[in-house]
Amino acid sequence: MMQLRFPDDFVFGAATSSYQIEGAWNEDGKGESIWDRFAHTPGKIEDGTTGDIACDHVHRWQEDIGLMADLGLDAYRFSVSWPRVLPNGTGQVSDAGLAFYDRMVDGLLEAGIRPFLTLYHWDLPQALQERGGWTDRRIVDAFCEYADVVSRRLGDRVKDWITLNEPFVSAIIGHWEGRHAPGHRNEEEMLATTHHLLLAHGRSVPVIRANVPDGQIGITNVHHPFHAASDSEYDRLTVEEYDGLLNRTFLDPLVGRGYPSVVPYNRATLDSFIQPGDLDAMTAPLDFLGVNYYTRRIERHPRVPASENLPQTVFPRDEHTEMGWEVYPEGLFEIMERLHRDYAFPQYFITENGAAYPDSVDESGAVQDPKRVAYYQSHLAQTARIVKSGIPLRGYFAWSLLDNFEWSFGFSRRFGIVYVDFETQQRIPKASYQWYRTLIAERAIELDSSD
Ligand code: IFM
Repeated sequence: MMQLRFPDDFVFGAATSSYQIEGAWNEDGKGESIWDRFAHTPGKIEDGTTGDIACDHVHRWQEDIGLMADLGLDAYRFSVSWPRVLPNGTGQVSDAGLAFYDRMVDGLLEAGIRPFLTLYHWDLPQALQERGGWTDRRIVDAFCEYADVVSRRLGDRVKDWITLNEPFVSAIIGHWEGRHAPGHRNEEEMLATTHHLLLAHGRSVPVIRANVPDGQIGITNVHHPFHAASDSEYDRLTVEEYDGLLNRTFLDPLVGRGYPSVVPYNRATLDSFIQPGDLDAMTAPLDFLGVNYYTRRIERHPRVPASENLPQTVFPRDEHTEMGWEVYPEGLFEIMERLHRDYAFPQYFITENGAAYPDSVDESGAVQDPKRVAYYQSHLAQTARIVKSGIPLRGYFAWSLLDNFEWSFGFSRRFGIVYVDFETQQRIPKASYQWYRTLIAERAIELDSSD
């Protein structure tokens, strides 16, 4: 057994997002979001639920901050709902909407918890969708206006800003695969969305910087290592293309390299959206990169028979979460090393990491989640190794504080370290919460031989 200590200033946090927990979907003048519209459309959400109430966090935020304080969190990552603040996306600002975040931020600071604010975690105002949403270039100005309103109001107290959460998901799952709002399946729309998201990010950085001169600004992407199922040429090319799509498309432009060339989409179409100055705007200097890590991806080209692939694919545990995602903690170290080697951001935060498993309340009223505990143990062991290696990783956020609305899966996937009974809204800290609480208190992790 060996123990690794985390630096005293390492930030331990937990994360959530507005649509997934807030509820109060049409209260106090909040505008409709694309997720309200999507979830209300029959057939879009696997279990037929919506985020109308979700964890009712808008009414229970004090109780939720109480849980965070008990857990000993250094930081809490949440997102602001754009249509709660600007019901029509631009123009009229909702005082009630801003006041909610004002109170919540004050509550966090009183509890000694550092707020990390994400501006966009996928709940676009429906009013903007009606004029083309992310496919329409005017979205860039609208996003900058929104960033200005929020950072002006909260920037005296919120110092850690994330422009976008996982733009890959908004673009590809929302506009190409159609599994997320707005539910479109169109490559050209996906590419316009990609470009406008990255441009909105780049253009909003100086806006936030002007309002929060002592702030730190970053973007959060989901990153996986991609492995080839075999060493066939086809599989290796597939890996390069998907790495291009998921990792490089959303990073290369930020460091001045433009879009990658080996990608599974039509580059000429993407290029048609670029206007003079766009690529420069995307390189606005950042203070950190937020990395969401869940699993790795193993790519197999359809032309290569599975029988040829199998010997090359190593599953050290052969364990998968309820999402069907392989548990592969080594991939966290691998991706962080690669990101730092290829992009050298000044700092990193793991802004999400966690696992969905089916949970239930036992006879004693407790929720035992040993698989989630093992998932956190192995991923935090890798986190400690990353810090020890000298990569400037400054913090880790568990996904998620609460069981919540897992997008197209509705409430059927539980990611929380706190169990939520969605009928009664009772919160029950799970065994993984207790495990994380101990880790935060000790600021050290025991590694066993498998770590
Ligand atoms: O729940 C999501 C979150 O909103 C974004 N990152 C991945 C999580 C798990 O799917």
